[in-house]
Amino acid sequence: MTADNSQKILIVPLDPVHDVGAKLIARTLRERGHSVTLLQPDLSVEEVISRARQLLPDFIMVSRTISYDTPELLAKFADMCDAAGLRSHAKLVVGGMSIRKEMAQELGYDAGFGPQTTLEEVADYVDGKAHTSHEASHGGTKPDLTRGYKYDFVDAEIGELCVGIARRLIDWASQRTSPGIERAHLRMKLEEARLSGDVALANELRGRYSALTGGDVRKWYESGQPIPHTRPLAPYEAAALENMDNGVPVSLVSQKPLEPVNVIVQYGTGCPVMDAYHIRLSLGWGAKGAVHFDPSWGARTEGLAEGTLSHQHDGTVLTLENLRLLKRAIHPAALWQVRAHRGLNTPETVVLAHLAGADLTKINIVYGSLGAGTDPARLAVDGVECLRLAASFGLPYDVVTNEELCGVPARKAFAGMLVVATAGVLLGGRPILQPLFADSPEAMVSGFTQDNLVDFNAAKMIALKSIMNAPIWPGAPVGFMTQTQDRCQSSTMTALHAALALGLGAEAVTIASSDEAYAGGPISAQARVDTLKSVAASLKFFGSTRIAPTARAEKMAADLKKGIKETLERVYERGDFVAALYEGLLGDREDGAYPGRAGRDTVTARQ
Ligand code: B12
Repeated sequence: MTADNSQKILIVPLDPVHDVGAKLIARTLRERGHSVTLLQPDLSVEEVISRARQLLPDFIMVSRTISYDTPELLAKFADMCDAAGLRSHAKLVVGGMSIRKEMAQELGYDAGFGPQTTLEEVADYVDGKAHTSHEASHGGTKPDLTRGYKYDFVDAEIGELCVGIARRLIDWASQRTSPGIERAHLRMKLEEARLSGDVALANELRGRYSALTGGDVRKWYESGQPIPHTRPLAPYEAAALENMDNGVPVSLVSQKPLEPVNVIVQYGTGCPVMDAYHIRLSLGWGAKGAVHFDPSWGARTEGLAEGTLSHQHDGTVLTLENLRLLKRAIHPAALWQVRAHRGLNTPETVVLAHLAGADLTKINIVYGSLGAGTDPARLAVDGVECLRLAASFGLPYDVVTNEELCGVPARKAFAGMLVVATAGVLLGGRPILQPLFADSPEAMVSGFTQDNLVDFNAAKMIALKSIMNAPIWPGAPVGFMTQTQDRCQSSTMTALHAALALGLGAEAVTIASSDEAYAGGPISAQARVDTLKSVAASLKFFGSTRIAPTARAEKMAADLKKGIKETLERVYERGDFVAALYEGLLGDREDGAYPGRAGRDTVTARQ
């Protein structure tokens, strides 16, 4: 070893032809200041030993691609290095496509590097540095999707309409309350009482809380009757979660292209333990965050249960205890979203998200009212409270437009999204616009996606950027309605939509697993990894190039913007946002939108 820490290295392709890996490693090590001798391929073991004896290197690094006879060849090589006395001086390292770390260890090599090893990894090993490439991808700091956005209107006319409608909505909601709002405030006080150890107060608050619940949740509070398809988590399951360290598992394959972008996954298998493993797996393969999906019945039942609960069907039960357990599975630098966007427990969900340490929530009055079965007046009053709570907790949220999946045209869905986002800004919050990147019913019927799936999605981004200075996080997942049950097709569609969205300036994308369209059972771990790998591959493919929409995208964007403005004008003229929801101005029966019934007539005047 020389004084400046430069190492003398012999690199040899022990292979008939394959030497590309060896050449790349030789170049990298030279760039780091080492003295490297690279031999040609197809030398005999004896010839290599003879060169090594002349050179007396600090490292002997061999490369092997072909898998035939590999262990025999490598064992012979290691033995001959021993016999020649080379190993007292040199470290023996093997790498290449046919190498596995375990095999190298068994054969007595000092280190082994398999396929997709990064060059930095090898150089760090030679330099004696611990390699932390994957951990570094999380950078130790959480991405802030809203940083740098001013939320001012680029389009002043649309801005004026949005502000006018949003102000009236806030005024209207401020005079009203609901059992959902009352429960949210009781829940805050209840958890405070528990924290301070005031058992009597906690019991009293819990009694008042349960009196405001309904259906199966009420039975659970009153008689302990289990909620259908749920069971308490077994002690061994809870222990598995509690003992889980929340470091990110290092991925087997470098997912470098995912490092600079925010790719978010969704989970909700029903089993918090399974979710925790899926989250960790996804973070290990380069995801930057995870979104919590709760059961659909949770949106239509007044009140949330307590305790750690497992659910047999889709969606993981929303309880503070479940969320707190799951929080343990989330790497501190990863984003975690708990959604509060559609049902009768939205304000309380924002409270739970805050108490459990979530980074984001999801709010939209319009989707829940027109596409998810909640009464518009109820969700409007609860939704405004959510916006207030989120602002007070400093929780950003996306404003989702899933009603597009019911058939509501984008112009109406976007008008609703912009009003809710504006109300959020007026209340001091940090909304994120969430257009769908999808082959929506409107797109199919109107032929917007007949030629390609790029233009209409691009038009949505162009239109929104020309209206408001706000972050965009297309959702959720990207490629909705384009994925089939075929996993290759599904991963490809996801990857291309993700590359398109990120290339068009989206702050983040949420991706499905490759069995998004598979309705035959739970989502598998492999399916989660499929799409993460595909997205990484597509990002590598496109790099700093961009998918170019056709001229039609600009025209679609202009039409979309015009449609948004016309919708907003109609809602403004109507003078009442909630009435506009019931009357179909933001999506009517013909569009496929039906004002929901859950929670009807539960809104009362605020005292
Ligand atoms: C390029 C290539 C060739 C070129 C080689 C050119 C050259 N000078 O290297 C040519 C066309 C000559 C060739 C020929 C053959 N090839 Co060829 N070839 C490939 C190919 C396409 C890419 C390999 C490559 O260079 N990858 C890029 C490098 C950078 O990756 P890498 O070597 O894995 O290196 C990385 C790591 O492994 C690690 N690493 C590598 N070495 C080392 C060393 C150390 C010390 C460390 C720390 C790390 C390390 O770091 C690198 C960076 O990540 C693969 C298939 C594929 N798509 O991968 C087939 C492949 C390797 N070839 C294969 C075969 C069989 C052959 C032939 C034998 C076919 C034949 N019967 O004719 C012939 C050889 C004929 C002969 N004369 O003996 C097979 C091997 C199958 C097996 N089970 O062994 C493959 C997998 C294709 C296949 N699926 O059939 N091939």
